[in-house]
Amino acid sequence: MNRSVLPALLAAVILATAPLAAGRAAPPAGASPASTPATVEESFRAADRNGNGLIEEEEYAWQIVQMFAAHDADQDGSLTAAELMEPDRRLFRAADANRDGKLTFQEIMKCKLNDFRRADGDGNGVLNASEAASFTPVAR
Ligand SMILES: [Ca+2]
Ligand SMILES: [Ca+2]
Ligand SMILES: [Ca+2]
Repeated sequence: MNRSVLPALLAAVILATAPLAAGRAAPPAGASPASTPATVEESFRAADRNGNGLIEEEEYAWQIVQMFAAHDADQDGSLTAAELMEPDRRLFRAADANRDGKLTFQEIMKCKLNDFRRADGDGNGVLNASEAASFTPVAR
């Protein structure tokens, strides 16, 4: 099961927009090593559910679904800053298309799929390990 990895990846995936690269780049000041969830390879393997060495869009979407569900404490179908604990405010606003202070599943998915397509350097609809590793946050 990927569950043990997912909670640690949540904030990164939803808002830091670097799900697959988590733990690779040196964390910014203030991020403790203890909160670094996994190496790139571990994240990649966790995301690669069918084990074919590529992250398909469905696999990526599945991760988002899992993370969304894990974070939506009150199960109202949207994530508030409080539910996300300490979101990056710029990224939160960037994802909050209608500026209501909540991220709906659609808002997050749209934002994350944009990231996916940006990371997909050769545009073949899947991320290989190197594309995943070069996944870079939008707002940095
Ligand atoms: Ca795969
Ligand atoms: Ca909620
Ligand atoms: Ca919103």
